[in-house]
Amino acid sequence: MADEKKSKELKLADPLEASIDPATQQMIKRAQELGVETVFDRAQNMKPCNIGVQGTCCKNCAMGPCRLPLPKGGIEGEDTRKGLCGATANTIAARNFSRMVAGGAAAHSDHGRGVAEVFLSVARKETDAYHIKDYHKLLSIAPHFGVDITVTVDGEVKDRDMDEIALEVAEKAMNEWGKSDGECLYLQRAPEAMYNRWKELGVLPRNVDREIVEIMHRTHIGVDQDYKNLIKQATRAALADGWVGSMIATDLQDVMFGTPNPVQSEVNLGVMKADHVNLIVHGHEPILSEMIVAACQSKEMIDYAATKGAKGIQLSGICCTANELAQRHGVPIVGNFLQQELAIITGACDAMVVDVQCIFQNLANVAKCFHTKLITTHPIARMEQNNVLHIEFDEHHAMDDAKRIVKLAIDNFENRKSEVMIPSQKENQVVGFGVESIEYNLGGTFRGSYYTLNDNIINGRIRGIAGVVGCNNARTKHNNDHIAVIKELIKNDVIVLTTGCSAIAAGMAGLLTPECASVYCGPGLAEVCETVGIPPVLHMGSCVDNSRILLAATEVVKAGGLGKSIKDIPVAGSAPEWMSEKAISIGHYFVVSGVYTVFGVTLPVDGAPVFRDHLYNELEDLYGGMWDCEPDPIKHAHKMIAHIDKKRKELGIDKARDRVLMDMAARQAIDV
Ligand code: XCC
Ligand code: SF4
Repeated sequence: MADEKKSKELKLADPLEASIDPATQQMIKRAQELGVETVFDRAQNMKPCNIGVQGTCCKNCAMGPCRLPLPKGGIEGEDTRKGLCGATANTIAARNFSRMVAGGAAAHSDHGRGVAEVFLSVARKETDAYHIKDYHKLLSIAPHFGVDITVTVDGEVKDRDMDEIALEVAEKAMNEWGKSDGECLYLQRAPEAMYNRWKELGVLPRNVDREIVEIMHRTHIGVDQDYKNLIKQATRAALADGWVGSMIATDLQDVMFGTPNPVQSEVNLGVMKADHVNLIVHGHEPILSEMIVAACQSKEMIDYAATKGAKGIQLSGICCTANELAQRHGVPIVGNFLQQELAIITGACDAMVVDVQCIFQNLANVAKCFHTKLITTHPIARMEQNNVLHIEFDEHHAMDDAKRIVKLAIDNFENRKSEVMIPSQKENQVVGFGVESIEYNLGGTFRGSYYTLNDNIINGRIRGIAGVVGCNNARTKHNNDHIAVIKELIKNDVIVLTTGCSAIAAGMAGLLTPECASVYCGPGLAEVCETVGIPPVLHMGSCVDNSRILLAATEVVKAGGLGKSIKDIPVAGSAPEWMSEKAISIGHYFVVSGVYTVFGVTLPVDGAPVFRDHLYNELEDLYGGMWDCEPDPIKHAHKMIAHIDKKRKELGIDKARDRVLMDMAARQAIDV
């Protein structure tokens, strides 16, 4: 522990200022007592670079880095700032922004490709670890790939062989990453008006990989020097993320692991159990963690755990892997992005298994202070520290790999050294609202449809829909902005769809239960939630599952009465505590899908006001959606509500809401 005790020289975070969550506060304090440094402390000791934060530092060639901060007091007259090559602040900020989109789209899409590859080996019957679990979903997506689900034999239409359908879907899906002509097939799932607009503007992605590569080419020194043209390419790549790479990931995961249905689960550090083997999966891909779920449930492993004196195996998750397992199996969620180190600091984490994305390299340093085995599993994501084990996971011997990992955790149970301290806090939550289950919940078996939702939007009980998603960021108080934004929205009758770490934050604050509706919602939304029995905040899964939000919005358009495109419906998006490049890609595909999208913290565009204006204003004329940034969570929510009201007015349904509210007031007056 000696090397790790350097935190004495560091300024320490104030736990009460660092998070709104008592369990997190308690564990930050615990870490400080033990002399184990965490991200919360590091944030006190390193300030963000004030030029990078403006988006105007260019290091795209070795004549730089060229730094173009905005002068204090802004710029009057001509903006003469330029890099050595002459690149303007707009060009530099737009290049940086586009590269963030490329990074984010690459991460989601590569995940999607991995899922498609596993699905291909299922379809080819090369693996017996994975199967098709949801044939209905397979049949529902096949036509979007242009795959027939029926055959005509002697003039008679018959169901086509499932194996044939699966194989053709798998091949067509794989092709979306690298085909040589045409455009991505899934784009036609978007509302027709929106698809046509994309076509008109020339932004339909051709294939996923190409759009990402083209960003890297265009942002190389001396290529694209027009911020509008750069953003056009960022748009292609972002659409390739949301409507293609991420959407295929979601769909094929549903086909193999099951389409989520609402399920009860628990969330927060208190889900760990002192007398159990605690195995934590962290990262993004359910490919590995699905196998670990199965291994943990096997009699062989449970019996083995008993021989080591453990009462059982407690599997839990962090980040989006957690969301994937929670929505399909009810596996408890230990925490979100900023809690990853804290889970080890409990002293009760026997093994943490990671795959890709959002994994702190510092986990290895923290693990060194405890008995925890930290295991990397993906060939593209390894760690340099020597205490990290690497067990490469392969779908062809998936179950063996999973059992090996679970066994390592069990064997490590008896090695716990320091005193175990698991916070008591945990909340109940209902997770797993897919597009399909929302339809079912709103309409029941016979009238499953989005009409009910539209009716309630039109009659004003529900004011609008918000997607609140994204990460935590150590530059803001952990979970504070997620919860403040969400509470303000539901108080104002806006129903919230959530994914990622935001969804986990909502769960920790008790907002993912139907019962919370009567406590936190405005009267209209509370009434709907109580009637239907749903929470006012719907957990829709992981970050690739933001594609579910796009499709839910599409269903709303299709159900009628609220316009022809997503840009017409009263909807707004938000990422109050974003930090990752993936969030920028997600934000951008929401914007160009017609959604007004507000980010918290900061956006790296302030150093280039003309470029910023393009994102914040000009994009609205092109796509109907636009970017915004508002760090104050209450103002943030009210900007979204103002946009929702603007859309209600454009649809001519603003008066309906006045009436509903008047009815409520009148009713209350009578009650008194
Ligand atoms: Fe990562 Fe998806 Fe962000 Fe959470 S929300 S910090 S990206 S795990 Ni997507
Ligand atoms: Fe500077 Fe231009 Fe090189 Fe960027 S590309 S570092 S602005 S010279």
